[in-house]
Amino acid sequence: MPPSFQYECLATDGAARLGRLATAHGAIDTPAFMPVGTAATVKAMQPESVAATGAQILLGNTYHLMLRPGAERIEQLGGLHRFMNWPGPILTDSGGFQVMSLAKLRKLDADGVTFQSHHDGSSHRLTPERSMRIQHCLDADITMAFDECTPFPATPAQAADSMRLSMRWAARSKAAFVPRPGYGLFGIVQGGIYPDLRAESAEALQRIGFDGYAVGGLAVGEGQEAMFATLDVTVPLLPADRPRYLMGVGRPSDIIGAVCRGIDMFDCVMPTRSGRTAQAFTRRGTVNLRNARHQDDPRPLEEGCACPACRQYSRAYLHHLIRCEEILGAMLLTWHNLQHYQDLMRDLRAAIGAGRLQAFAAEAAATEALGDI
Ligand code: PRF
Ligand code: ZN
Repeated sequence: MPPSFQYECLATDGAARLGRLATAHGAIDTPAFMPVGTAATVKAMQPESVAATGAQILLGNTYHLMLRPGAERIEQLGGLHRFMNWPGPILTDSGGFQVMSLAKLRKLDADGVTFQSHHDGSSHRLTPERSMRIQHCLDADITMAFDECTPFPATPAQAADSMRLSMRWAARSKAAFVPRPGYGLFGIVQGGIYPDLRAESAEALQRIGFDGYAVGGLAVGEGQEAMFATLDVTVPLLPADRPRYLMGVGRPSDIIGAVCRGIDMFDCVMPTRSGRTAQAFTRRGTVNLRNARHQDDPRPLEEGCACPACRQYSRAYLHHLIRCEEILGAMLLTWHNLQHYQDLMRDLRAAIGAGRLQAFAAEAAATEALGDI
């Protein structure tokens, strides 16, 4: 008997929660960061290395996988876990957000969205029903409702129309989702930066009923202050007995601020993408290893970090790999950045458990402000 999909809150510290989410492919300690595995791979990392950083769940993408290699093909090959050799939990995004940011000739209507592949221009269509079917083929432990991420800026009328479309799609997503023990469906709150629209959306989703609630439509250019203000009015409206996921966020300071406001789950390309462009996250802020100041530096990237980039190599060597565009440079920096993010999540969970989250957040901000030495 597989475990039922279940969220348990173990401790709180202000609005922040320490919790555990049980899924068909294992449990996740929250607050959690999900590395992005868009094309059935966390770029430049083997799955066992991703697991070694402490990651317990990955994010996969409906949009990319439906185009290449195809959802039905992955289903035939035993599902996404087996296909990519990641035995742990997987959450898949529903596709609409990626269509709007990547596809060509997008045409949105009340029923769904038609678009052309960014690879070969071939024509495709996504609807709530098709997105649910694809995520089922992929065998996602957590399926995301099909939504439209409202662009920023948007007028109140534009944000309302967009949010209400997403709420109609959320109802259709729920109706098309095939429930199974250990598998969950999350709704996505939209409404731009407008508190009344966020409230309407949170209420509409709860009337439909979901296993978890995501906050979408943020980190799209509104800035950290507006994002936090939107979380301040949205998160208190979400049910306390379900997990909460802030989509596509973010920098470490965004994550810390959102955890303080009651968010449990995050995903972002930042640690992996930055790793491939020579930017490393450290406790003292970001470091660009392409910079010539590292070329004679025998010290590790970050003292005390458990990742192989820091344990086995110097800043000078990492700088050399990057200057030569060697693949190993991208691999090592990606590993380090994912380790940094997972260490941050572990520290946040420990701080919530000990009731010292405010002190932790203040110290993290002060340490980052010191800068790299
Ligand atoms: N909706 C979906 N995926 C997303 C977003 C959203 O609003 C965002 C917004 N930051 C990132 N990924 N489905
Ligand atoms: Zn490291």
